[in-house]
Amino acid sequence: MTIQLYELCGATEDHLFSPHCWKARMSLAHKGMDFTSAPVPFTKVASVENGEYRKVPVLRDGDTVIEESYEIAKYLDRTYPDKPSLFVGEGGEALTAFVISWATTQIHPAVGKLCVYDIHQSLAPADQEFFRASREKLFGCTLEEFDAKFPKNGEALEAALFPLKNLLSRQAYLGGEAPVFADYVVFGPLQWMRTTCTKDHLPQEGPVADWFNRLLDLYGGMARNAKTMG
Ligand SMILES: N[C@@H](CCC(=O)N[C@@H](CS)C(=O)NCC(=O)O)C(=O)O
Repeated sequence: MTIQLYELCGATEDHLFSPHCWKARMSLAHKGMDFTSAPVPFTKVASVENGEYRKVPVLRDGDTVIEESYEIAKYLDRTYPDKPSLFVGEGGEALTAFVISWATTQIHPAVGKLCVYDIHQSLAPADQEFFRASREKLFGCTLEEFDAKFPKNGEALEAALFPLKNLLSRQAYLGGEAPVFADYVVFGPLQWMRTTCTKDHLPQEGPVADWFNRLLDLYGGMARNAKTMG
C-alpha cells in the first residue's frame, strides 16, 4: 500500500520548503519507503484528511494517520523494523528529543530571522495573506518590521551551529558513521533556508558544509534537487 506524505508547498507544488516536512521526507527515504507526495499550501493545511489537522507533515499509511515529524519517524521505525533504523535503539530515540529541542530553540529562530520575508515572497497571493496575518499576530509587528530587526548575515546562525561544527570535526554524522533522524532534525531548518532564502547564509566550507552536502546528495540527490528561490 502506498504511503502518502502531506507536505507544505509554496506557490508551486514542487516548492517544498518546510523544515519539519523535510525531516519526514528524509526519514521515508532513509527507510527506503515508496511514498506519494501530497503538497499542500498554507491555506489548505486545515483541509488535510477532512480537516483534522492544523500542521504538516501528516503521513497516511493504509488506515493509519500520523501527525508530527518525530511521531512519524518513531512510527516508521516501529512499523518497519527491518528497514534501516532512524534511532538505533530506545536510547537513540530519547536522545533525539534533546536534538529536537536544541534545533527548534536555537537553529529554527536563527533561520527564521534570515528568511521570513523571503518565505512570504515565495508564496501564492492567498497564502501570503494567511502567512502575513498569522505571523504578524505571532510577532506583534508587521513582517517588514520583524525582518528589519535582524541583520542579514550568517553570524547568529553560525553561533547556533557551533555545537554541530564541533561534533562534526570528529564524526561524519550525528549518528556516527551513518545518518539517523537526529541528522534530519538539524538538516530540516538548513534545507528550509536553502529552499527559501534568496541569499545564501549556509557555511560554504568546513565540517558543517561537508555534512550538509553529504545529506543533500543522499537518496539520489533528493534534497539537492529540490526547488530553491536563490
Ligand atoms: N512539531 C511539528 C511542527 C509542524 C509545523 O510547525 N508545521 C508547519 C510547517 S513547517 C505548519 O504546518 N504550519 C502551518 C501553519 O503555520 O498554519 C513537527 O515536527 O511536525
